[in-house]
Amino acid sequence: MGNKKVTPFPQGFLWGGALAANQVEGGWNKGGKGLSVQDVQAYKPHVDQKNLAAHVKVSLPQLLEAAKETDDTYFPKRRGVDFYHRYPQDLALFAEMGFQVLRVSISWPRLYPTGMETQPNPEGIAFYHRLFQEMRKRGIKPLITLAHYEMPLALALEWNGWTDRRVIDLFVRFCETCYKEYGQYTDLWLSFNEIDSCIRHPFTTAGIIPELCGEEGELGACYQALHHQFVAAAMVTKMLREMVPGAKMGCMLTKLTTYPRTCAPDDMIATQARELENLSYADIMVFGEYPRLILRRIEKKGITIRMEPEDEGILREGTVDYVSFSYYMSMTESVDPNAERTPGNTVLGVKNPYLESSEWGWQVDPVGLRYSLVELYDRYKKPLFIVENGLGARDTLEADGSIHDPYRIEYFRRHFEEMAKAIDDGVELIGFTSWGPIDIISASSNQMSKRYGFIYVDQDDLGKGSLERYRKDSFYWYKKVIETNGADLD
Ligand code: BGP
Repeated sequence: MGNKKVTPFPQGFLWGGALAANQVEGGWNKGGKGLSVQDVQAYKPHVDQKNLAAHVKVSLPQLLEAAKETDDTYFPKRRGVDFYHRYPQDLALFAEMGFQVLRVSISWPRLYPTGMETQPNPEGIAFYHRLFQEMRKRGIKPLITLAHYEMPLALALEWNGWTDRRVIDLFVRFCETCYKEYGQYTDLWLSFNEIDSCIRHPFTTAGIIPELCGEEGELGACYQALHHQFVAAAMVTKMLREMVPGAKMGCMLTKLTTYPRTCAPDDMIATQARELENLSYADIMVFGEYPRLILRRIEKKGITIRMEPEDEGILREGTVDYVSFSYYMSMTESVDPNAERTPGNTVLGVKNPYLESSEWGWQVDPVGLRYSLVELYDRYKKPLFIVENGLGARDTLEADGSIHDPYRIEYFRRHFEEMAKAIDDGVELIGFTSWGPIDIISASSNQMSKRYGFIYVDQDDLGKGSLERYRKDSFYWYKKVIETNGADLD
């Protein structure tokens, strides 16, 4: 046998990367596309990561003003990294790394510019056919996300987004078109990206605008919008099985793994509440019903969700086939009001003294990924798919065109080692797509400078640069990992 390394990853394990249309495509007004809620997300040079609520806040006048703006300088998601035109070159680079799968989202307003049309936009339909055919040519399977924070802006401005039950039928129409057109390219689908994120950023996740919320207030509007998304997700899950035989639908959770800051029982109770809240969003989509504890917690907040009699049956008949999630970091929870807090993925957690932080304050915790995989598999007993994981960092393009990112290689090496342990623990893990395999616009900060890619893109936060692509050192490392199916992590 010599020193041939034996891989712990199963045969057929899917290695690749994950993107979102609104962060990578650009072409915000090309091919008949309508405005999405992301096209009015302004870049702010100084983001206070500890005051996220202020950062994600929107106001109707500001949105109407932004919608009239035709320039993209301060609207980075209007330009992404021009994947809309450069996808053949980028797919060639992904294929060079050996990608078996690429997660992408379909931009709803590219197919239905305001979301209210009864017929789809032919140019939008054609774009994704070209993209998926190019992927097929490269032997890369699409993993399609139907809703990745990019709903038509018109639905937000006119109906206050997902708070309006009529959006369910419009979303079902959009998904029916996607299945009819693109069901031929893949059997892997996801409905809502991080469906739990509605509470953390109501506008980008659900098109909720404070001035349009009624007496139920913004939090009540969030829970009503969430209910409509759960119903819509269940409906399009059932429809997928009918329209694309053999296709698999997953749910997608922001896995915000939280440990108690101390073994004090009160810290445990506070942690348990945070963990159950986070898991409840996947519970509803896996088990097909609201957990009683969650209903009680919503009731204690004084919130009443308007549900129709048919909703219970819809949820029960639309449960998912697999569980996918994003994992970047972990945090702790404490009842100590003076406990130091640090930012995470659009959350604020109590700092863990045993962990290092990224430049954006996210606490890097590879062992937490093993913990999360075991926790999720034990709870759901469904195949798991890690659809986002990665390190946002400031990379440097050297004069010779190289980029040295040993910190990113180290981040992934440690996370892959823990994934291997989880598989050895008995977890059924079917795939891994790194977040942002090419540098793209950050979701929470709209920065280009928060780079995740194995491929560097020459563009700065205000859109200046050649948009040329450069292979980072991690590009060659990930290529070798995929070639050896995870056996060689050196
Ligand atoms: C997740 C989103 C992704 C991605 C990721 C990284 O919540 O699903 O869209 O952006 O976060 O976050 P950021 O881009 O803010 O660093």
